[in-house]
Amino acid sequence: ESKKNNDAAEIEEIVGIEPGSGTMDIAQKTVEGYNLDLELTTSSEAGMLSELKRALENEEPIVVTLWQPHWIFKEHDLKFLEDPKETMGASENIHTMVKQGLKDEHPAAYQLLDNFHWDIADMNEVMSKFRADDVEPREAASEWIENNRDKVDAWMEGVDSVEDETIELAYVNWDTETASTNAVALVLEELGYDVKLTMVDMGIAFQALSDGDVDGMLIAWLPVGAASYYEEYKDQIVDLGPNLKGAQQGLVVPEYMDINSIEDLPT
Ligand code: PBE
Repeated sequence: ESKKNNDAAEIEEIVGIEPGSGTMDIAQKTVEGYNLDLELTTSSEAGMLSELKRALENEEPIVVTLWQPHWIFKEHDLKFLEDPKETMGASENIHTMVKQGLKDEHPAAYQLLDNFHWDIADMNEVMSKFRADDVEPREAASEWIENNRDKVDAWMEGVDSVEDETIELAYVNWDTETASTNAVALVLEELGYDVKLTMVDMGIAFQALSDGDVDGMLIAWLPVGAASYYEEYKDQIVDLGPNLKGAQQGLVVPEYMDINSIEDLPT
């Protein structure tokens, strides 16, 4: 049988995502930690996915940085490479963080953000809807809210409504964070807030939150993914803890490749 389809020796690069992302930080540490003879290339989530899809169509070998939850796993047969050194992290939680003083300034928003949590299936449902069904993220989040009124009511329980108050959330243009940020924005609107969503790079989001220029964000994967930023900024921001548990980042390959571990990549 031809080795064309699965030969890890043909791999020359790891297709990464946005520079400055937590993912690129830990992927670089992975290249160093396993002594990989591979170039880690920068791209974007969308760019990485289109390279992945092209490789899948041609049944070519490819290694990308990817994570769960992600809708792409429903559409294609992919596998995480084992990571015995856990440089890509093991089980990750996505944390909600707010600016210092939010509790006094906007107590209802603080309470709602503190209460917000959902699980992988919920996030996948919203992401799949706006990717696979090609609707706006806000519309996808709104449909999820309609279908999950009990969960949303639990987040809102005991939280007061407001008038004429604005909340600004920072997020990064990743499908996971677009899903959660749109869902929370809609619920804050139900409470009466004007909600402003600001799309920025991850480093800018941490900076803006620590400067108090935005009120909150739902983007930090911990304990590993966003650890560098978290260590830098943790004394100037308030960590409200996980809004989603059991996420995972890693190096991902098509199922047809005959390797199973990061240790099988060229060194
Ligand atoms: N991600 C998607 C982001 C968070 C969500 C895993 C690429 C990161 O931490 O870099």
